[in-house]
Amino acid sequence: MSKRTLIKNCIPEVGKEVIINGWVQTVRSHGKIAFLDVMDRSAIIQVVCTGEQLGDIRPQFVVSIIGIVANRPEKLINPNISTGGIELQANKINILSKAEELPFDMGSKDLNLQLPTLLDYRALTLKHPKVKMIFKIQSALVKEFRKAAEELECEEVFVSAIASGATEGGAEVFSIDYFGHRAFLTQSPQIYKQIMVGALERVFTIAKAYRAEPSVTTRHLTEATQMDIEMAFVTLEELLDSLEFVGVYMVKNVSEKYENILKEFNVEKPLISSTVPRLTLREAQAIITKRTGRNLSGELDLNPEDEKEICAWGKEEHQSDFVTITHFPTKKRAFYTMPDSNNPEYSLSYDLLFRGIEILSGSQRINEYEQLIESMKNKGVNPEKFNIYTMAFKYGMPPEGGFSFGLERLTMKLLDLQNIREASLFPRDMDRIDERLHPVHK
Ligand code: AMO
Repeated sequence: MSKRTLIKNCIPEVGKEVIINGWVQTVRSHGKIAFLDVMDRSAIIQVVCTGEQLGDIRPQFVVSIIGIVANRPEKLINPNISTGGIELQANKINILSKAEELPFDMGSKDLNLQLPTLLDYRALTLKHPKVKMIFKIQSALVKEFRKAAEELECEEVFVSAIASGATEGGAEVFSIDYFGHRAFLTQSPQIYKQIMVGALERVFTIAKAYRAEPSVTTRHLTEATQMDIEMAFVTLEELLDSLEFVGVYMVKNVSEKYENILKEFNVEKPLISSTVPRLTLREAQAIITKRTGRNLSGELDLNPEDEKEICAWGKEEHQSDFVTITHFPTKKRAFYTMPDSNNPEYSLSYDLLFRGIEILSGSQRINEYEQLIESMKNKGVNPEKFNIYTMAFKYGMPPEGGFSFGLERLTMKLLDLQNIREASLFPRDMDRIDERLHPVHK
């Protein structure tokens, strides 16, 4: 017998010898006898050993243990964990890798660290069970996004993050030195996914978006992950149906599969109604004014407070954590957005809000070449910088549109995290690229 048994698979092995591999979480030494909690990717188990076997083993040591699986005495059963009825009686403990003394307690249920410390020690804090759960949820969201995109018959494409121009707006763009030329990190996969619908009709992509956000907020990163879909031969209605389908699909499936994690984070099951309430921006503003008395008639967008208020309305009136907002003013949206032919001051654009925050935006696009060039010029975007893009419209682009979900925002809201940085493995912001950039801010 030399094969490793995953900890979760030890449960039916009572009376048998197994080998487990994993990380020591906690050590409780009572002199002659000691207890270790050992964790692998599947579960955690209590290991009983002698003081001698324990030696200088500390939390985070990587061990391989040969032992006999035994039932725990009745009164020592832990009903809170899947392996709470068993323990492993160690015959031999092999140390595969040592770990230094931890700078803080990693053994408690919650890591009670300030955000900067949590991020300063990211390689370590990512090993905490509760932090790992965040990224399990994130991974599940991506899997469900892919499945939903496939249901919509989209092909997955991979596009570049280096471009010769800025797409989403001038100021918030990182420029890079590209062999002596000025290039930019893409603010979204927008132009490439649009080009690709000209070729494949329906595409999806999961891409990094780079935004030189000059402000520090709890909902902005300078590098975010976007889950994008773009589809040809669709109307605004069909686009709205599609984005609501994908949003509900992800949130519903992930929260059902990982009910235990949602409980661990003390968050309620998401409220999903049979149809997502849809409002135009102006309708939403009128509702907010009615509820709060605030006059929003001059406002061209919803601010964070408005997003919270309209989501409170969605919850109360429609039992829905999602609200779709459509028809934002054309001048507030990017050059590729199609104005509404009934009233070109407004556009065929939309945002999806979830639990008080925008998690998606998108639009039907301008697909007619001349109109696109004019819109680019009006928005101060030089079409010559985007020949590869405009070419796609010169040579037959059908009516089309799409949308983009922010992965970290969705993760944050599903688990009710206070700061988007907690939902990014290695968050980038004004003050940090792994290390803090401005030690004076410490
Ligand atoms: P937009 O800029 O609204 O639209 O981005 C789409 C979604 O991506 C997420 N997001 C961010 N998350 C964290 N930090 C940021 N700095 C950040 N910026 C964006 C949000 C947002 O709703 N190309 C269009 C989409 C389209 O039209 O298809 C776009 O990028 O959740």
